[in-house]
Amino acid sequence: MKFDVLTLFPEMFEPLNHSIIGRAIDSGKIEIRYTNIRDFSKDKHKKVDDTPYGGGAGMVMKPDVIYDAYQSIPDHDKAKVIYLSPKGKTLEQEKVKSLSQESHLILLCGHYEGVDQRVLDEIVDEDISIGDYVLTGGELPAMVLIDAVSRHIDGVLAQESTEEESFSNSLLEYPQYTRPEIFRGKPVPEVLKSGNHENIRKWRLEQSLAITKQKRPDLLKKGGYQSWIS
Ligand code: 58G
Repeated sequence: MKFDVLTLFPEMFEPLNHSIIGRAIDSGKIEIRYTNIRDFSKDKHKKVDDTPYGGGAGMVMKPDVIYDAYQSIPDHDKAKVIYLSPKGKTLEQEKVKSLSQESHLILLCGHYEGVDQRVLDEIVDEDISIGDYVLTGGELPAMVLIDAVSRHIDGVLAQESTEEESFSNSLLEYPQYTRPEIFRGKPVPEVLKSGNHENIRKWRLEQSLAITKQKRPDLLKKGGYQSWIS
């Protein structure tokens, strides 16, 4: 899977070079390329923004510079272009999974008061938000999207399946335990040491249902589990 990022701050993406996503890049399972929008400014001061027509606070990113940066991306015309914006539909797990089926995504990261509407209309296929709050730039949302999508690419996760994780069945995950057997007086639940895999499976499902009822009752409705709980 190929990601191209259009940004004024390519250095902000350094954290993606670590851990699981870092390994996925090193092994070629995902490819992330960065295009610095500022490199496409023709202005002698490398200006990328200007004052808004009609007045108002702040600056707006110039359409021509962003368009030229977009045109410089190989095969840009075959890719899906996403603008990270608080106006977009909120990213959810189902959408994450469907994006992981795409072969090439271009992520446009805005700054200041946003981007001139004409270039958005010209190049953007979809606006996506990571939640109902405003940020200073689209870089953190782009990183969130890359991380969430990449873990659904074949071979990116060591072995565990993303089929049975939180949200894929509309339930939160059951609690996990590892050594030591007793931590600050608290033992590991006995059933997990029993070796009885049928009992373990049942216990984990009960835990998932109880935790979801307690923390995210909205998810139980969505998953049709309401008749399962008291
Ligand atoms: C209003 C304010 C409209 C994504 C700023 C557009 C991007 C939040 C999210 C902007 C973002 C999110 C400029 C800075 C987009 C532009 C960017 N804020 N919730 N800010 O995913």
